[in-house]
Amino acid sequence: MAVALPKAAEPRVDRLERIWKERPGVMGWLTTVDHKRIGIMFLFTSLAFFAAGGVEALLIRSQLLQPNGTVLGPNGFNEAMTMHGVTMIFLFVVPISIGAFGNYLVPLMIGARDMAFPRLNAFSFWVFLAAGIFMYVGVFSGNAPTAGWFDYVPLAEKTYSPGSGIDFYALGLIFAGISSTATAVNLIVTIFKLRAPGMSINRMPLFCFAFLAVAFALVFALPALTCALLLLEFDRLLGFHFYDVSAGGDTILWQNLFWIFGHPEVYIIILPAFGIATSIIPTFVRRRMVAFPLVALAELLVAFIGFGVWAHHMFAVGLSQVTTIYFAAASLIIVIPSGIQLFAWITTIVTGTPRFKTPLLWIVGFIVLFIIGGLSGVMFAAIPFDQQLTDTYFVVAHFHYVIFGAAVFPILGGLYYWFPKVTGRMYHERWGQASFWVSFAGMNLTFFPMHIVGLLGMPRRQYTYPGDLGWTGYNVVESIGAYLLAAGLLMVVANLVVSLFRGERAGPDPFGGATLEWATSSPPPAYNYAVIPKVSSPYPMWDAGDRDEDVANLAGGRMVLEQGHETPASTAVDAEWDEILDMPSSSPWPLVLAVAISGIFAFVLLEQWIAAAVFVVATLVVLAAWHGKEPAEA
Ligand code: HEM
Ligand SMILES: [Cu+2]
Repeated sequence: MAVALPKAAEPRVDRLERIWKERPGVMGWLTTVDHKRIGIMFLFTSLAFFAAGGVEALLIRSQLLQPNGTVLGPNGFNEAMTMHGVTMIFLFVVPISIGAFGNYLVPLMIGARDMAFPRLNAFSFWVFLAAGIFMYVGVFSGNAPTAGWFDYVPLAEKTYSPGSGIDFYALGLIFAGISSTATAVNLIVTIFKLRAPGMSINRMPLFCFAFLAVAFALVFALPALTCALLLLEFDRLLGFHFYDVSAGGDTILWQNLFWIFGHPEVYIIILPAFGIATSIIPTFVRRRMVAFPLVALAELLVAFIGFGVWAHHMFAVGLSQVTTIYFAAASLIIVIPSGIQLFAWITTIVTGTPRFKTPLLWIVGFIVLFIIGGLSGVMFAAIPFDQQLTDTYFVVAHFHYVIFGAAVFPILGGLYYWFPKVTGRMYHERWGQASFWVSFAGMNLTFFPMHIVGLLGMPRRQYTYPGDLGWTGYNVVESIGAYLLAAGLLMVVANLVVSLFRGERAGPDPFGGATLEWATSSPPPAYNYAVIPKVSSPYPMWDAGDRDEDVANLAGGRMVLEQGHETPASTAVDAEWDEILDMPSSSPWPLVLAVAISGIFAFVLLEQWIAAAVFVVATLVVLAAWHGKEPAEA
């Protein structure tokens, strides 16, 4: 449903419609550089991978429902467990956060017409899709990796994993890393340079602070993973010895490199959820977040401190006492910025007038689950406790509370919250609440008993267990819980799919939101805003005067920028007007470049070096064309 516009503005809006019009049909999607369309493609692709990761999880739980299960054999189990972890982390939770939510909402929240680098943005999506397909070609061709999501050597070396499963894992993650890095760079430049004039850094929504922190964490963490994976492939494909102790290599090098990436990765996963929570809470409790500057700082600090704690994953490796004590202390410090946010969310809710609509319910659920997951996390900072329980189901319980509970719950709450904005339709409220309660019950039934069976000594990654160790009852409850959780998730999908076609029409701002995306129509037009919005606080929708000024500006032809594919650039801190950017429009090059790079990865995997070199040349040619004149629209 459209926003009411002054009559005098119609010719200008018509011109904007013409300038920003997307190509029709499939070609429109294959060549789009519109952040909203790219966000939607990221959304559906990452949800497809969520489904794949969910099927793998249900296979695992079906196998462990009973002692001596026969659903999966040892190798099949290792494949399902490994791909479950890899898929959920690299192909679902990170891409849906930065690729879907970040892409779709950040430009809207800062009052911009697109991301800073629209073609790079499209490229990041096509590479993500290609990397996901690459990894699942491995799965469906019987070459799934089996060494777990953190893939420790020497198990992952050629000696113990001779097939190409690990190569699909390693090359696939290097490939996917290109996409995440491109998205991260785009988010950083967009947030610093494309904010509407007047949105100085202290007026930027907390959602954007969270995504800024994520983007920086990605840029600094991914190189460690890429380096670890490259060294592994040098060992596997070219016979080097980086991790081969017998030839002077070092297996612990892998663990250090992997967790230098891996721990910041958990904050890369959870920070978008913090951002979603700080968007939903003010809207449904009708008040601004308490301690805004502290919460913004805490979001950045979580990402920063997260780079100094990685060896708490290695307390059982035999590091020196000084080292382990440092990492134990550093891991405890991280509780402070997390705690600041937790108390800010809770205080804002209890001092506001909460309306427990579906989006807020998911956020309240998130807070409860985050507390449970956070408390077990603190326990692991105690070295003796960790040395007793590392690699048991207590660990599996901990990270599912912090990943599923504290990352996926806000994502589902966010899907409900922004569904009206993206589709122009309302979801079914009572069905939404039911889907929350079923998922909340399923989540706790699945993962809480894992704490207990872990304390009873059940190791993780076991494909079966004997019936006389007292673990059976807990596993039965866990597996039933997993099916209930799956049912809750299917209720979410059913609600949104049915509402997409039958939901009540939604206006521009059905919930009375605080941030700018609610100032434009639902769904937003290709150019986002007919007039670049005026901003005087982090809650622009609650500054009625500024919204009136927008209408006056539009009628007067000020801040409309309808001479071309234009959006304003502003200074990084104070967001003073800087220049007008002429943005690229739809282009085939992002997709073509992703295809060329896929050829390199495919032929490296097949050790066809000449063919790989040909695709390197093709990639360079496409890059040159990318920087040339765009081909005329057909
Ligand atoms: C849909 C509900 C889910 C269920 C029922 C589930 C169940 C499980 C189980 C039983 C394991 C342990 C496997 C073992 O150690 O043998 C596991 C491992 C894991 N899960 Fe989940 N999970 C779910 C969702 C998720 C989500 C949403 C994420 C992340 C976004 C995730 C990430 C992981 C990771 C990283 C591992 C470790 C795999 C490894 O040891 O290499 N899971 N999951
Ligand atoms: Cu960690």
